[in-house]
Amino acid sequence: MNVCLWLIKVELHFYPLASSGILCVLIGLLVSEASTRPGKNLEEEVSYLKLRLSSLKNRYKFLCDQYTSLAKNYSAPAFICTQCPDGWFQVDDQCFLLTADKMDWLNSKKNCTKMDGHLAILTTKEEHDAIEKESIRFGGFYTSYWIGLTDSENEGDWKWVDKSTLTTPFWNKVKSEPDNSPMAGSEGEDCAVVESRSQTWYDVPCSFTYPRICQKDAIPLE
Ligand SMILES: [Ca+2]
Ligand SMILES: [Ca+2]
Repeated sequence: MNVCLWLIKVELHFYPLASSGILCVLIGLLVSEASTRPGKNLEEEVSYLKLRLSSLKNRYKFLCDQYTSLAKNYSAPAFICTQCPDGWFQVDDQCFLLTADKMDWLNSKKNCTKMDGHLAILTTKEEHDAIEKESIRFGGFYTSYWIGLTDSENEGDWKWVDKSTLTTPFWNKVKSEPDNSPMAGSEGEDCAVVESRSQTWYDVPCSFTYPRICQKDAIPLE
């Protein structure tokens, strides 16, 4: 979880921005300190960072509580503090998971559902930007991931996995996608991937295998 982002979101409302920056710098220094301390083995470093992370999470919760309490008196905009499970990253109130393993589209859809989520429904540029950053960090520079978009019921009628209609497309127009390429034969191209670097979509055969992006709601912080 991005602790710096949490702190910035919460502290922005009450403290000069500099305080968030200072905290993030401190986190950076802690990480750097832990990784360069002479004589420390990896196990000790991990345990030290876990302790610090736990402490920062408590600090985040404290600031959230403080915000909620003060916001009531000053008509401040509502802000619900949320968190994602470990390994998922957060964009606004949504959690996303990039996988390394590959499956066809249908099994990818089932796998996300098993984790109480769904294949990703990407509707904003902000989500694409976040996915690009995370995918480069996670899997390298150039990767395509399944998203929850298909026209398998009616050719050309693209629907998200929650049955909603596609309203904000990010197809790769340079490559004339979606093209339901004749090269795919009778199967056609009825499922969509996001190519992480260009943040654009391609339609491809659903039987192809790709890693996937699962999505679910962030959990309100208790
Ligand atoms: Ca198609
Ligand atoms: Ca295509």
